[in-house]
Amino acid sequence: MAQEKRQIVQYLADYRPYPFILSETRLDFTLVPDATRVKAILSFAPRDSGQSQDLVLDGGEEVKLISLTIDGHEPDPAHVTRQDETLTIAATALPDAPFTVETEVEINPMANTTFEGLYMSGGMFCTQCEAQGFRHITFYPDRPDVMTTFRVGIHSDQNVLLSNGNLIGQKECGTEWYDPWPKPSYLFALVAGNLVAISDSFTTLSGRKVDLNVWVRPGDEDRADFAMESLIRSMKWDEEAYGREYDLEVFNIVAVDDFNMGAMENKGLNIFNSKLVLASPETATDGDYERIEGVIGHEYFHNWTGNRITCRDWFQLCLKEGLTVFRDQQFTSDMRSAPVKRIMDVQTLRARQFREDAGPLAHPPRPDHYEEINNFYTATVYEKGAEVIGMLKRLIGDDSYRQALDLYFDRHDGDAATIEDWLNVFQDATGRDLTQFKHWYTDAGTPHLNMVEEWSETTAGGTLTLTFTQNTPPTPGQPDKPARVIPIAVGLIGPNGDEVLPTQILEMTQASQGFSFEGLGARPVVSALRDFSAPVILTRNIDDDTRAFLLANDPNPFARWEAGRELAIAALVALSQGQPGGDSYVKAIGQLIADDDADPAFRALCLNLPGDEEIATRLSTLGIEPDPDAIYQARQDLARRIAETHQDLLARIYDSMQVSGAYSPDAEPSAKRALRIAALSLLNRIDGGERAEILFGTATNMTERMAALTCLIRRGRGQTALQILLEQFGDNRLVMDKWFSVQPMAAPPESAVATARELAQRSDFDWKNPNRYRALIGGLSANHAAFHARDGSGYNFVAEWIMKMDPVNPQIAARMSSVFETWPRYDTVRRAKALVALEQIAAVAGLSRNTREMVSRMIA
Ligand code: 0A1
Ligand code: ZN
Repeated sequence: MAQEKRQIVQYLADYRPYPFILSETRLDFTLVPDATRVKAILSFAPRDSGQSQDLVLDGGEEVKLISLTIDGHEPDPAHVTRQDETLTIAATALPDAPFTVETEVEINPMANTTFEGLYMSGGMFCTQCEAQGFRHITFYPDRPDVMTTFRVGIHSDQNVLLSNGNLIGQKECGTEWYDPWPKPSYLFALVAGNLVAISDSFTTLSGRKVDLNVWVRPGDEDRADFAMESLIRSMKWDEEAYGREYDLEVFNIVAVDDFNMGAMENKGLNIFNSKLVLASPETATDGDYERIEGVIGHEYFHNWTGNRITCRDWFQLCLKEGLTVFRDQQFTSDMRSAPVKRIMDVQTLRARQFREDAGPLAHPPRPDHYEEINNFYTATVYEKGAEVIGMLKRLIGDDSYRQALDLYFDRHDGDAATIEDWLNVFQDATGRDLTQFKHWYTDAGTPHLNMVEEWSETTAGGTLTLTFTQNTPPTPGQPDKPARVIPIAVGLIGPNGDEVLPTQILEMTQASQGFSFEGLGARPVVSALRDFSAPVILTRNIDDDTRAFLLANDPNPFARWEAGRELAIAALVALSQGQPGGDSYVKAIGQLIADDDADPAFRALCLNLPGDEEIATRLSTLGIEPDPDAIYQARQDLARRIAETHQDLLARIYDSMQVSGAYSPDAEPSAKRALRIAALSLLNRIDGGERAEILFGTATNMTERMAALTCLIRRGRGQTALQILLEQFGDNRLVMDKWFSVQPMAAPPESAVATARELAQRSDFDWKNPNRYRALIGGLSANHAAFHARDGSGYNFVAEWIMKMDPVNPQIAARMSSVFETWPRYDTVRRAKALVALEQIAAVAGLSRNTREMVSRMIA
């Protein structure tokens, strides 16, 4: 058993360069749904002369080898071995000089339900090669440090045939593409389908004209404009903010319905989940629009951070993902409201990454081992990877950051780089030693940071000393954690509400460290961890009055919001344990929402109560076993109290935040709608659902209609609205995904599982489609009290569907399994039920490597 395990775990420490240089890849595709032929001509040279190494090519077991030649000759079959997922040509059969390997293989895209490699979606051919999908297309050194140019021929009767790079030849039933930029196989893409384009162009900084196309299915053209506008904004932004220009004659985006993730940055040919391309006011919410803009930006920004500079190996995934998330967050901040974006990013980080870091799936942003790399496209690699860059930037300042990035692009263009390369660039650009900082990349876990204040007065004035203590709890395989470098942004506010010390960055490097501020008048209130300057859990001894003071006076919008959030969480923690709480929050929130000068988006953020999951996380951080039913009840009670206390104020907001005129997804009208919806969801608890019903019937945009529908379902009167939506949008996949997810998500906990089971029986529950599957199964899992139902019914339902999906699409099954990652924090009854469900999954014969790794980490 131990031996078997040793073979499947991959270690960073085992990295060795590929022994051959690949100078060119030529591919020729003849596309037939159940029998596609792929010819490959690979030009290799030994890395070192005189070496005697076997040539190992990756290739899935289902790839049928039709022919193989080396420099035009068939090798002796004794020198060729196929084993597991490789094809090995013995060193003796290879010349000690450049040589060409030519293969022809046959694959069956129609039978490919994994959506990895070449597959079919709605009649079109498309590919997904990250991380290791290319080996399901042909035999190849499928690793990111093998980079070469690609020349690709496509033969098919589909009317649009696309690949990476520039179009160099076109005839009936065929196109030829050449990508001059050397790239690894994971960035290869091919699309063939009956598609139509929205087209535009962009002229780069240096005056080159680039053709832009967003390809969609006929009939979807009128929902692709926003994606195109977002692409143009992204291209311009990357020139202005990072000096990065696009480098091909054409940039294509294709929308596909069956896609495992959000989107993919293939060179010059980005492939997107259609939900991140298609939008119209009637079908997409403000949130959808914002995500589309962000993800279009993300994939476009990968052209430099990911494609021109890629990763040496998959352990370095956060090199491209952390940086590209950081860049897309900056882009959204610049396009919309920076403080609102920061608050939303922190909410996501806490909900997804802190949760991951606190459980059995915790891993560092740069892991040093894995079994299945697809299990490491995580919040830690992406979102924490971005936070780490934010800290670097905070520590060195904006100008040095820009200099370091210029050096990075200069030094590593064309490279497959590592985190060490990245940190060296910062060391060289700033002269700063980043040895200790590197722990952020190599160590898992969220540091707990405690702040103690000490005030003393002399005739010369007052001195405030802040003593910080850091401690990172153990994570799997990492019991002891050394101290990290933590940038702590602090400001001081006088008793009259004026700021007496603007934001300063305190640089903490020790386990415990004090910082003093001298010559102060009266004792100030400390505004700590402004802008969430480091991804840590801050604790301090603070009362509700001080929190309310910060909520009213802190000039830093993040810290203001955080003060309100802390008031709300403290109330909910108390209420969920049967203690009194919430008076300060209810009062403070009344003052805040009455302030018509405050940004509506900010007011909306403050009005939205923390979710059940966040409350559960807080309780468990405090060492208390969360009770999902009590948490649900506490949240209901507090919301109702706010609604009753501020009924008139909320009604006024609801009426005054109505946006008239044509729909626009821009920040300002979206903010008004967000506030209006926040008010509605509170009023809905006391108005019998009347407002929601009217709004559902009159709203012309999906943002308000979905909000109204959610309210109606919460009140148990969603049936008519659901029926109307079904009649109106039954043939619109993206709207129907919302329809499937909102029902289990908003249903009262006691009926949610039954609702989900009923929906799963429907013929339009096309569960092999990842979006549809996630809508329903993910929707139920997001209903905290329902998923964690004491009788285990939520766990059982989700486990059944993980087992059903696993043989069809292991990536999707494995991702879904992470909804169980918090199981160890609940009570013994729930723990036992969750464990039974997980063990049942683990016992499935032939369980995929993906799901097996996830489940075994969770029950280890
Ligand atoms: N690199 C993409 C994410 C991605 C990863 C894997 C995929 O298929 C298994 C697809 C997309 C991004 O960061 O957007
Ligand atoms: Zn990415």
